[in-house]
Amino acid sequence: MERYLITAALPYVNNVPHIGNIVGSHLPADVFARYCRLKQRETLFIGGTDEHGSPAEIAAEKAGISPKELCDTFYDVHKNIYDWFELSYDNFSRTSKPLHHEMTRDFFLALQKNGFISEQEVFLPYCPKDKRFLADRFVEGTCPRCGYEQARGDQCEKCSALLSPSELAKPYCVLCKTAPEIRKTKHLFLNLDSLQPQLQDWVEKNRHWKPHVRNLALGWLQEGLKKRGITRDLKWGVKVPVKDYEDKVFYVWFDAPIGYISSTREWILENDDLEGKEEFEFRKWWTLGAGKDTKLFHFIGKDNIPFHTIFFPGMLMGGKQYLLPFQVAGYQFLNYEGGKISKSKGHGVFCETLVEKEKELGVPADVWRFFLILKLPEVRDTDFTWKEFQSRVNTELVGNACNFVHRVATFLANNKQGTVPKPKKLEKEDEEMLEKMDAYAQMVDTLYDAVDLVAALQKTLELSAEGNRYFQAAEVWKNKERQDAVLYVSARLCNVLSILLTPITPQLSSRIRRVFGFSESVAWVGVGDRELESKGVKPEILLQPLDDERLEELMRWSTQVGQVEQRIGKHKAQKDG
Ligand code: B3M
Ligand code: ZN
Repeated sequence: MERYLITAALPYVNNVPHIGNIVGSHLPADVFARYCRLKQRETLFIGGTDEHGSPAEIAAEKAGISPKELCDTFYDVHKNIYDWFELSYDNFSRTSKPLHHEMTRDFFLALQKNGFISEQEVFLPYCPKDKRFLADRFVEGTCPRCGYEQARGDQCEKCSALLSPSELAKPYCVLCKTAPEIRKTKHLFLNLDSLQPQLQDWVEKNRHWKPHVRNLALGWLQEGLKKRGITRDLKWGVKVPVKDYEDKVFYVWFDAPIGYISSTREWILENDDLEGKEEFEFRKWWTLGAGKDTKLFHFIGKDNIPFHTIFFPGMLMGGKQYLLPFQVAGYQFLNYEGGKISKSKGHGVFCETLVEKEKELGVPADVWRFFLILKLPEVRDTDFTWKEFQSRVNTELVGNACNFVHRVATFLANNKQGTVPKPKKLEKEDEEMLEKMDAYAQMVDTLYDAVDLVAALQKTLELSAEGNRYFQAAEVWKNKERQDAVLYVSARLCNVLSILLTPITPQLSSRIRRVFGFSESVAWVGVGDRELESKGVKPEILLQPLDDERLEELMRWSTQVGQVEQRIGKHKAQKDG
């Protein structure tokens, strides 16, 4: 039996998520995980915060607190938001945990033993005032390509060029603005060059990947892989178990993907039911041989594609222990009102306020999940606009799906004492509607399975529209002898809709089931249920349409960015007082 191991990119801890972050990895991963569980597949959904790297260290330095304190504050913010969005992680860990550090070092030692690590002398910027090498974002300067004056040591924000710190013109230390000296040091490298043939072979074979993902990987291979630095001159991170590397840590992109593995291990260790079976469990999820039936799915944004198709798979191959990803679902970007989402410009929908203000605003997570899946940037960038948000929520979610359910439920409550009738005879139209339901369910199943989530939702909505037409045309309020058949078929359709919608709008689905008195436990096989049991139908309003006033309020609140410093200040004050 196939087993599904699903991961979403580990978010950098010091970035408070906006809707673009939710849609770019967590949400599609969650929808797919929920689908797998609904199909009763053995499923594990793994994530956590990525807590290392120079941005976190710089943010902490600037706020005058330790990186650990900074991460503790932000972890809670992330966790709170993901819980609110109903992201059903089996484990959401942190890369600052000792278990992760230990596993990263073991991973490195295996690579070293297998001959895939080398050491090179390098010349890097060093700040004489702060007495430290300036890794990645600790140095800024003028971009050699576009002339932007605040390009970071690893990348220019303006033209996206990937840079190394020594390429910057007029470099300066971000902490004290001093011009750095160039000094000699040494670093460890992963020999991606010697893994090239193996990687090439593997990427070529993965024809089931989406073209934009596979082509990007092939493009990198075409250019030829070079050795890649895996250590940095930073204080915060995973210590390197090599003599003379006491002042260095592993590069954040080396340790972060190992987070998928350590988060799985942590889940096993914390799960009482697995006591005594820890090694067996771990091997079955992650290792070659024992894990032969495990399919590993990564859900990531497009900027992370090279790391998940080349760099991490290269590490996995070099370690010779772990299985490789089966699928890498890479998403494009979600823009906001025609422009890039930007925290500094306050341009976007920021999730902290969505959560904080839910009570006042009355817009539950399902509404967001629904709309964000409709706008999921599967093939190209998509654009969030408030206008489209309002109109599609109102017409498609409330006006189509919820309306159908509500009409059927109210009719049953008012005319059939809240029971679902068992008809004596079905007409041709009823049989056709039942066949349509089966055909749609089959299509939606195939689409979810292929991770075509936008189409899965669109087809589900189409089926609901079919239901509305069927119900309308039958005119049960006039046509008494048709009532039992049409109501039976319609109630069955509500059951099917509740199942098909479970991965995307889990709360709404369970409310539909409650309204109809269907069993709470829901599985995909239930779509074929001919002997539907209802404990009694009790209609309730499922969702309110978004009127202009509520939309205004929502807009006003959710576009506000919580200030990092402010939050850290609050955190400090709480701790002090
Ligand atoms: N933290 C980049 C990002 O948040 C990085 C992903 C790590 S996945 C192992 O987009
Ligand atoms: Zn300095």
